[in-house]
Amino acid sequence: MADLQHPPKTIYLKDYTAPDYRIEQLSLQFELSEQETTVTSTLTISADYDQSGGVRPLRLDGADLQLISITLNDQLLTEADYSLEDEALLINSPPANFTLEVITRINPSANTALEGLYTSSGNFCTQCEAEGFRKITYFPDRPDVLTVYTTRIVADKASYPVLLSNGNLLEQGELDDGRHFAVWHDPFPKPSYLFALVAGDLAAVEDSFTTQSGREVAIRFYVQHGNEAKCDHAVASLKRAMHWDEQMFGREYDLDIYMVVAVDDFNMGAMENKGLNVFNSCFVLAQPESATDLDFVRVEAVIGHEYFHNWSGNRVTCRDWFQLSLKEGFTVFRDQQFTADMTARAVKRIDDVRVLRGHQFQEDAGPMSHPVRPDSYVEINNFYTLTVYNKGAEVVRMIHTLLGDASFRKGSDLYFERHDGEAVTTEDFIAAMEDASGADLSQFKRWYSQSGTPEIVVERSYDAEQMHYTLNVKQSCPPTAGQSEKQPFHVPLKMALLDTDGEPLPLQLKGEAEAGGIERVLDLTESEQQFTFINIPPEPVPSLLRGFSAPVKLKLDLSDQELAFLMGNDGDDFNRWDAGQQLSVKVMLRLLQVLKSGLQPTLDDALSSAFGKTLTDHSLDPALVAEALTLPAEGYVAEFVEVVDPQAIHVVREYLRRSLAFAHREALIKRYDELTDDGPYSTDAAAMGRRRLRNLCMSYLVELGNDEVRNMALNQFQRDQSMTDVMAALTALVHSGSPEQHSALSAFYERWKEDPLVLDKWFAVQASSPIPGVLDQVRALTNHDDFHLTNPNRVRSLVGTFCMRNPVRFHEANGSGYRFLADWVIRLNSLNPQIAARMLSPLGQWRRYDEGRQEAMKSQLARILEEPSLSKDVFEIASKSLKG
Ligand code: B3K
Ligand code: ZN
Repeated sequence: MADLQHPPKTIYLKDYTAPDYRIEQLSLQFELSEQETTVTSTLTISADYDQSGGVRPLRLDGADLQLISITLNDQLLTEADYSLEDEALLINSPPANFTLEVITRINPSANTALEGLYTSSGNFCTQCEAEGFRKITYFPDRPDVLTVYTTRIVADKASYPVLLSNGNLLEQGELDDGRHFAVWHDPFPKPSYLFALVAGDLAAVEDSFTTQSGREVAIRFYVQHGNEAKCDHAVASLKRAMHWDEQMFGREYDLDIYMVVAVDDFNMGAMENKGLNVFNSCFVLAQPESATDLDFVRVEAVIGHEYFHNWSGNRVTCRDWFQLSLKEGFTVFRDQQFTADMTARAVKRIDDVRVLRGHQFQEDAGPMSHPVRPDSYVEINNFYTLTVYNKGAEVVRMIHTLLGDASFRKGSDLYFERHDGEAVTTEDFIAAMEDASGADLSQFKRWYSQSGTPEIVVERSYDAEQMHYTLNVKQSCPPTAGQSEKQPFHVPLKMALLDTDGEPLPLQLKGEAEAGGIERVLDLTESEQQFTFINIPPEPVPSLLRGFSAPVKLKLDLSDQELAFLMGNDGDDFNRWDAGQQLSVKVMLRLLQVLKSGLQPTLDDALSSAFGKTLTDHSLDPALVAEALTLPAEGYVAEFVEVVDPQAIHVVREYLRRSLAFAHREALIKRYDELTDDGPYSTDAAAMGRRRLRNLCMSYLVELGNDEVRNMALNQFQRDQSMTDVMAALTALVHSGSPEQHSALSAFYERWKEDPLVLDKWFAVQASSPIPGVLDQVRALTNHDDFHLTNPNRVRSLVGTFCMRNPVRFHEANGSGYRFLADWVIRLNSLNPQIAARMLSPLGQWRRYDEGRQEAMKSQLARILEEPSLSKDVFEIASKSLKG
């Protein structure tokens, strides 16, 4: 527990030292009981340091454990032989080779932090990453200590018929008193964070997969009884992921069985424990009537992500937690590629960039800003961030762009081959990429060590006489928390130059003998560079940062006409979409000025006509049309203003949506009707794209606020065709404040009150409503019988949604939203520190707002910091946030 007078220790990357002892083998025995589980751990240990300088103590991590006994080589140790610290057990002077048996007791039913061994809906399960294993038994709980696990589980057979752990099942049988046991053995050495145990009364859904080398792998999904039918999509996704990883990365699965367990109480999405993934049930269970298309896509992505970790994370793991992005950035890149191949590449890219620009950029400019490979942390759980995951994936994507597909694959093969069974660093990853390709990534490595979002300012000039076209490119990176000076990054800038017909021109840089292609990647490596292209007749329109080839802010002063031209002509789908976003942002910024000066706003012609053209263009993929017609999020627009006024941004965005809806009313209705799907229900990418566009049309139409469109939404709600359509209609009714919302919300509740995942949607749709006064409703919902504060999904769906996905109401000028958030952080701090800390991030953005809001946000941060027993998690974020 921490406070400002006794701050917790900061851990630094520079202090890393290799472990002193090797654990040759670990044998665990669990005697499970809800309140008193006994864990017997037998470790075979050998010293791994130069002993000429004297004997070093063996340090085992442990937290919240009741120590029963310690035996060294069959000798019971006394208090003189060991020391107990707050979170460690030290064996004072052990021999070079020995066996240690440690018996501890824990109380899984009291574990509301959901880290270590805990109970969820009557079942036992574990979450060990990052440092949860130390809450199970004393052990060197660090990722560079790998060992072979044998796990024996003993439990009451009637209550816990299913007993699971990592690896292969060795043995199982009956014991006295109605108990039974199972013994699991995992032949692959692994760090403790990948350990898992599950016990409970669960139904198994079985399938199998034959690997490329012809081995049969049993697939088993464990879910609550009654949910078996909801696993089809997840099982099929897993098989697609297994096949894809063989094809694209040459990675084959290694054990005889792959198990996935769905649990209701889980702090994050899922966990890649070796051979025994534990999943938040929201990323396993999916059926069209109860899950939206987005849920389907996410299930496939998360199933893929955890599966891909079997190589990028498990077979090759991290040396220390500073290297987290080694496995997470790479694995996110892999899952993004997988989703792109399974759905639509451009749509996937756009969605990923939205997350990056809408959230990661803020993180990188805020008080928690850290490099992809952080230098220090207080609580590692606070570093499972968008920077480590999503920016980390962008870093891997840039390597892919720089090396090209074939060399990247060679690099990845070399990395897996060279480091199989090892715990390594991001440097090792880069070295493998360099060695396999011959590329020099020495400057590129700065992406791992420097925080902040680089800004690229491009000025162009055209010399008509000589037909020279010059791009003058400057790069800089603003100072960030803890880093004031930055060296230039190596930025791959993918680009093309378009002629008046939108055709890309052959590109020949001054000094080159001949033109080389119509698209190329410019290597930006200095703070200022010039690129002069020759033989460019007449002045082209530049298409820069194609596919968002680097996680940077590009500043290029394109006119409205040029943006409109790119929207209609750029051959790069991403840039075509982005031109529309840029034009929308420009229009919204102008509207903000208009609003400020009290003038009457008008709808921008260029934007409106581009909207109309895109809406009626049947040659385009409907999913891409939906992306193009979605205005930039309020949070993204906020990036472009000095002082954020969330109410003004909301008003402007709403004004624009309503005006576009009025201007294109007929076309929106027509497109809505045309896109009505009467055929058999499908969740393939094309059908999803059609529903996405149809529902977007509806969301515009309800802006008109008349009976006709409200009936349209109500009809769609009542037709009850799929959760996608029902939720879109319900959202439209609730968010437009329509009178029908109340009966719709009750009907929905009655229909779905037994399904926790659907009920989460019911809470979330209310919490995200922009209607004034919604906070009172949210407060009332916190007293609802179905609001359980020990269930992270429920807390996220209500409290999290209000604070993170409802900017206009959360940032109410009277500070009510901030107070509400702080109340909940304080409440959750002792129950579940990880969840409490995660919710804090909006308060850390206080610098972006006016003085009144700044004070209101800071006073809530100060109030949190006054709490007597703050968790490390909350302390770190609150104290860094207050400092700004
Ligand atoms: N590796 C886990 C995340 C663990 C989070 C610990 N606080 C899931 C994933 O990224 O696949
Ligand atoms: Zn991961």
